[in-house]
Amino acid sequence: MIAGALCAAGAGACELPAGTRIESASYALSFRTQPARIAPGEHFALEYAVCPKAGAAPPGTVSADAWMPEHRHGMNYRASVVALGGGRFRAEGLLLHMPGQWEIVFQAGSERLAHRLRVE
Ligand SMILES: [Cu+2]
Repeated sequence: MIAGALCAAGAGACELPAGTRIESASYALSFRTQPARIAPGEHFALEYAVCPKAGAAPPGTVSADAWMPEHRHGMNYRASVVALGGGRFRAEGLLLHMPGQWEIVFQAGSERLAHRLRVE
Protein backbone atom coordinates (compact mmCIF):
# COMPACT_ATOMS: atom_id res chain seq x y z
CA MET A 1 0.00 0.00 0.00
CA ILE A 2 1.86 3.02 -1.25
CA ALA A 3 -1.04 4.96 -2.74
CA GLY A 4 -2.80 5.68 0.53
CA ALA A 5 -1.80 9.33 0.70
CA LEU A 6 -2.76 10.17 -2.83
CA CYS A 7 -5.90 12.09 -3.67
CA ALA A 8 -8.47 11.24 -6.25
CA ALA A 9 -7.31 12.08 -9.74
CA GLY A 10 -8.28 15.54 -10.90
CA ALA A 11 -8.11 17.24 -7.52
CA GLY A 12 -4.36 17.72 -7.79
CA ALA A 13 -1.82 15.87 -5.76
CA CYS A 14 -2.43 15.95 -2.05
CA GLU A 15 0.93 15.60 -0.42
CA LEU A 16 1.42 15.04 3.25
CA PRO A 17 4.34 16.85 4.87
CA ALA A 18 6.92 14.84 6.76
CA GLY A 19 5.72 13.58 10.11
CA THR A 20 4.11 10.67 11.87
CA ARG A 21 1.55 9.07 9.58
CA ILE A 22 -1.80 7.59 10.49
CA GLU A 23 -4.45 6.20 8.17
CA SER A 24 -8.12 5.42 8.44
CA ALA A 25 -10.53 4.05 5.86
CA SER A 26 -10.94 7.39 4.07
CA TYR A 27 -8.04 9.57 5.19
CA ALA A 28 -4.30 9.74 5.51
CA LEU A 29 -2.88 12.15 8.07
CA SER A 30 0.58 13.26 9.10
CA PHE A 31 1.37 15.23 12.23
CA ARG A 32 4.23 16.78 14.14
CA THR A 33 4.29 17.94 17.72
CA GLN A 34 5.81 21.23 18.80
CA PRO A 35 8.08 20.84 20.61
CA ALA A 36 9.13 17.55 19.02
CA ARG A 37 9.46 15.94 22.45
CA ILE A 38 6.39 16.25 24.66
CA ALA A 39 6.84 16.48 28.42
CA PRO A 40 4.10 15.79 30.98
CA GLY A 41 2.52 18.99 32.26
CA GLU A 42 3.81 21.19 29.45
CA HIS A 43 1.71 22.70 26.71
CA PHE A 44 2.36 21.62 23.16
CA ALA A 45 0.94 22.18 19.71
CA LEU A 46 0.16 19.87 16.81
CA GLU A 47 0.71 20.66 13.15
CA TYR A 48 -1.12 18.20 10.95
CA ALA A 49 -2.36 17.69 7.43
CA VAL A 50 -5.05 15.44 6.03
CA CYS A 51 -5.50 13.96 2.56
CA PRO A 52 -8.66 12.16 1.53
CA LYS A 53 -8.04 8.83 -0.13
CA ALA A 54 -9.35 8.15 -3.61
CA GLY A 55 -13.10 8.52 -3.67
CA ALA A 56 -13.34 10.17 -0.25
CA ALA A 57 -14.49 13.74 0.28
CA PRO A 58 -12.33 16.26 2.13
CA PRO A 59 -13.15 15.90 5.83
CA GLY A 60 -13.83 19.53 6.76
CA THR A 61 -12.35 20.52 10.09
CA VAL A 62 -10.31 17.78 11.73
CA SER A 63 -10.20 18.05 15.51
CA ALA A 64 -7.33 16.98 17.75
CA ASP A 65 -7.46 15.57 21.25
CA ALA A 66 -5.58 13.19 23.54
CA TRP A 67 -6.73 10.14 25.47
CA MET A 68 -5.09 7.97 28.11
CA PRO A 69 -6.35 4.45 27.34
CA GLU A 70 -5.17 2.73 30.53
CA HIS A 71 -6.94 5.25 32.73
CA ARG A 72 -9.82 5.99 30.39
CA HIS A 73 -9.52 9.75 30.62
CA GLY A 74 -8.65 12.59 28.31
CA MET A 75 -6.92 15.89 28.83
CA ASN A 76 -7.98 18.59 31.24
CA TYR A 77 -7.65 21.01 28.35
CA ARG A 78 -9.46 21.42 25.07
CA ALA A 79 -7.28 22.06 22.04
CA SER A 80 -8.11 25.00 19.82
CA VAL A 81 -7.86 24.10 16.15
CA VAL A 82 -7.17 26.52 13.33
CA ALA A 83 -7.59 25.43 9.70
CA LEU A 84 -4.66 26.71 7.66
CA GLY A 85 -6.15 25.77 4.29
CA GLY A 86 -5.20 23.00 1.91
CA GLY A 87 -6.06 20.33 4.44
CA ARG A 88 -3.59 21.66 7.01
CA PHE A 89 -4.38 22.41 10.62
CA ARG A 90 -2.74 23.65 13.77
CA ALA A 91 -3.99 22.72 17.24
CA GLU A 92 -2.75 24.59 20.28
CA GLY A 93 -3.15 24.29 24.00
CA LEU A 94 -2.75 20.55 24.42
CA LEU A 95 -1.30 19.30 27.69
CA LEU A 96 -0.78 15.74 28.92
CA HIS A 97 -1.09 16.09 32.67
CA MET A 98 0.45 12.78 33.70
CA PRO A 99 3.25 10.52 32.45
CA GLY A 100 2.41 7.25 30.74
CA GLN A 101 0.83 5.95 27.58
CA TRP A 102 -1.35 8.39 25.67
CA GLU A 103 -3.07 8.46 22.33
CA ILE A 104 -3.10 11.52 20.12
CA VAL A 105 -6.53 11.36 18.54
CA PHE A 106 -7.75 13.10 15.40
CA GLN A 107 -11.39 13.07 14.41
CA ALA A 108 -12.05 13.46 10.68
CA GLY A 109 -15.75 13.25 10.05
CA SER A 110 -16.84 9.94 11.54
CA GLU A 111 -13.34 8.47 11.44
CA ARG A 112 -10.93 8.36 14.35
CA LEU A 113 -7.19 8.37 13.70
CA ALA A 114 -5.09 7.64 16.77
CA HIS A 115 -1.38 7.34 17.46
CA ARG A 116 0.01 6.01 20.72
CA LEU A 117 2.93 7.63 22.43
CA ARG A 118 4.55 7.46 25.82
CA VAL A 119 5.47 10.57 27.77
CA GLU A 120 7.74 10.58 30.79
CU1 LIG B 1 -3.95 8.89 33.45
